[in-house]
Amino acid sequence: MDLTIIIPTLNEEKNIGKLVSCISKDYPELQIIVCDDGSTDKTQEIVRNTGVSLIDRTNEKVHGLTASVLDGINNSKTKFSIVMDGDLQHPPTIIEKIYSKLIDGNDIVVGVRKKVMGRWPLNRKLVSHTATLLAKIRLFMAGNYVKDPMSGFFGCRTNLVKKIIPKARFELEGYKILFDILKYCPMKTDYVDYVFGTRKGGSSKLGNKQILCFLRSLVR
Ligand SMILES: Nc1nc2c(ncn2[C@@H]2O[C@H](COP(=O)(O)OP(=O)(O)OP(=O)(O)O)[C@@H](O)[C@H]2O)c(=O)[nH]1
Ligand SMILES: [Mg+2]
Repeated sequence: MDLTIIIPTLNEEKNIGKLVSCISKDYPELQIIVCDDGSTDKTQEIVRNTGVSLIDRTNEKVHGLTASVLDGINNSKTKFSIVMDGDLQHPPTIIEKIYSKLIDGNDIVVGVRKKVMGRWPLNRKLVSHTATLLAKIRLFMAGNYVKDPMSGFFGCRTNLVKKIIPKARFELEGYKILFDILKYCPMKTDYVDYVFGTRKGGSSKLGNKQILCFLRSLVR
């Protein structure tokens, strides 16, 4: 596989070891880059012990999921890259399906959340649905209809994203890197459905800052 998996992490000691070993077992031929933003738990130690690449961003000026993923993509040496969360909410079984659609000639392959497991509180549901709707309208106005543009699970042609990094407007501290990429210009896009699992351990880092970043990215 000409593929790198990019995993942003912040305090994922309960999940990252399991995720990396699961991916390595199922797909021994691909690369994995974990982009860690200065975890204070054992995340970095666990990643080092697995032997996969670790980008230690502890001393970077700007921290954030988007900034971390961009670092990962910049360091990816394979033709394709797939971005996924480090908390086991994104099933590794879908990697193969995303990869095969990338090989078919798509620029972007979006993992579409067909079902969300677990019970989300009403306010989270409301924020998520409203944000997705606003993102779709924003992209549609730019001539680009995309299903689930807020997904954190997607594949891309590495060079295409590398090329737009200096030009596109990324909210570096935000969560919605896919939306920032899609805003740049319409791209050949395909989809793979998946079930968004429950976080297996640790806690969510989603907060008001990320919501603010998203609102800003809507108008940029
Ligand atoms: N490098 C880096 N990774 C981050 C940052 N914030 C979150 N992450 C990672 O990005 C992924 C997604 O973050 P989550 O907190 O799980 O966000 P979420 O999936 O929307 O929220 P939950 O459903 O509650 O888990 C996880 O692997 C996090 O560890 C950050 O600032 N920097
Ligand atoms: Mg999560």
